[in-house]
Amino acid sequence: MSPIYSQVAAGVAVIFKTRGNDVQESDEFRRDANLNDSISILESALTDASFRKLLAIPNRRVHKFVADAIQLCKPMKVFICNDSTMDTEYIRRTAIARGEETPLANPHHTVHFDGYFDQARDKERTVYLVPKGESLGKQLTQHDRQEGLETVRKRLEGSMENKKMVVRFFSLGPLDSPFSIPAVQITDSFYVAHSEDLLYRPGYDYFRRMSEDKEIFWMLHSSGKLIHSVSTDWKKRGVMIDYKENTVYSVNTQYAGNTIGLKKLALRLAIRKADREGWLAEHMFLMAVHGPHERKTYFTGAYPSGCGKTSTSMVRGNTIVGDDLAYLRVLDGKVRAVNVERGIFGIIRSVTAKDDPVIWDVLHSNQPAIFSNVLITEDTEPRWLDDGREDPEQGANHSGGWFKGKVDRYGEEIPYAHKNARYTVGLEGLTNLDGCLDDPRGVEVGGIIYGGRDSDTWVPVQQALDWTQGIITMGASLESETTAATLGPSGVRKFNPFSNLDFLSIPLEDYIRNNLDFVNDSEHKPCIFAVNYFLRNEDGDFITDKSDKQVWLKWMELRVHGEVEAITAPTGFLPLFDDLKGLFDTYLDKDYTKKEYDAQFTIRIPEYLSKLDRIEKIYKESVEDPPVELYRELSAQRERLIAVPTELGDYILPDAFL
Ligand code: SPV
Ligand code: MN
Repeated sequence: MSPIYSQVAAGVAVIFKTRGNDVQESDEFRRDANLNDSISILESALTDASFRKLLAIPNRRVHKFVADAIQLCKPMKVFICNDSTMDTEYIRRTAIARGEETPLANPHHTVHFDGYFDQARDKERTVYLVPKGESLGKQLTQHDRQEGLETVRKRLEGSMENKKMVVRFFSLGPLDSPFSIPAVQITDSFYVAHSEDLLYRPGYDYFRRMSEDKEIFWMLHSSGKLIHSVSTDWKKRGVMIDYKENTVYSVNTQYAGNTIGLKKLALRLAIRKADREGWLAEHMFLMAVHGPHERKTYFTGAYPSGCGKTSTSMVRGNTIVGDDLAYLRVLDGKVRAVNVERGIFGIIRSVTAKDDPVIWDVLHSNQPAIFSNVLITEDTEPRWLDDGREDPEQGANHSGGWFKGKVDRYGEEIPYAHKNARYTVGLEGLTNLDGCLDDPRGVEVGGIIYGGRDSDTWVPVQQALDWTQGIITMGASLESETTAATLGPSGVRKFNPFSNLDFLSIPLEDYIRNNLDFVNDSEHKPCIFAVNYFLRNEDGDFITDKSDKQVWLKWMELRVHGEVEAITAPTGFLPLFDDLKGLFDTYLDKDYTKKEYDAQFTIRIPEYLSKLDRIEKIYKESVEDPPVELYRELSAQRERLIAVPTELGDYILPDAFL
């Protein structure tokens, strides 16, 4: 054993505890592993400098994970990143040198292109590795664990032969907090490693001082074979979640949603951990809505990808903590939440100077940013769809050289930028950043919002009658029309409970149970709300404005503090016209009319009943043993809707419930 190693390992007792049994086996395995083997592998594969950096982390499981990855992927070289400016700058420069990123006119900006068929999360090829005899229910894609491990190991075998492996350490959530989860990322993509620098809290020092028994998430990614810096074996791409070992493998893909281990890959592991420990790992923004007298009330919001989550968290006059992932825990009798991340990987389509001034300014500042799958003009400026400027005629995009009218191999016209083109930036440059981003105890949550892309049923905003009704008829009943954030057709209505279905790693019934029970030890339950920015009239036109979300947020803030009355409708509490009128006037300088209000807040009984039919059918067909509250709340909602006097008709104006 190397002298450095014996020094750090001496006296470190490995006692690894979890409440469930997910990771015990793996730990057993790593504890008993032949440590000399790991160290010999590391000594021969690493430079002295890298070896020293790795061994400064006194954790044998870390050493073993890196040694195993080296043996499997056979990298040409290994780089251990210690988060120093020198190391992170090296990562950025190497991403450019290798052609994974290209510098833009602004010296702080780069662009990255994913392969033409690798432009979004691949749900079909994201699978859970499930040991024989276990099942995660019918909603999740599962594969036999042994077979899956063999397949992914085969794909990873020698995948880094002519490449350099990067090893990075992060903390999910603020450092040294009840929320923090340490995570190790191994990747051969300097774009992935660079993106993580902007998006996550550096954790090398944290790994050096944390106890050896701390639960860790492990991520191993290889882009596989590259031609022109693009993964070519995308037909054999896959994301495999081995929850038994808290490990996620990603191979032959580059799109961030499939490769950035700390984002949606770690979320899947976090959902299991949260379920074991009685907290929530959510696909939610976290923001402070600013109320009267400088009061800040924190809200989380779960909306499926591409449904206004980031733009809500950035609404003018309020402050943002995070736009995508939140952990929620009850601490000292209060529901508190943190942003898992410290940056944004946001959809850039439709970002305009008028509608998104904060993001627009950041993207035109000296703050580091990575653009992905946008168009690059001859002047090396990035352009994206609906950016409020004249359409470009030519440039370079994810299809290579691009000119107006270019078609793909199926004869489909290629837009100048991809609909799911993105920007990656740190939060620190945002003028609307909330001061509590790094508070280790998080912020107290006043309200939880569920929102989907729903053209015909939900009103723009309503409050749940109580926690259970909100969790069941809003969270567990969330549906949304699909968007370009996942592969496959857009605009199809899909069941997406809690906007978290894509990331669930436990049976849906268990996840709902955990949501219902989560507040049991809390003195106050956050208020639950449902919003819908996509409601249309019979002609198919949207009947709310993009900017109206400002008013819905301010109304919710007042409701949390009981400062406005509401109408009790069969589906929830609706705003009163006069309150909204005042808020529209104050915050948007807009003359809100009764006609608009009536159209927006009409309760559409046939559509609500059809929704209940759909939701009940899904649960009956695919969820074995849902909590008793589920059918009880759905039936109660149905009864309330049916009880509305028939002479009022099918479409009921809100005032009818006064
Ligand atoms: C989403 O699609 O929900 C995102 C981007 O936030 S991804 O990283 O693809 O998940
Ligand atoms: Mn997301």
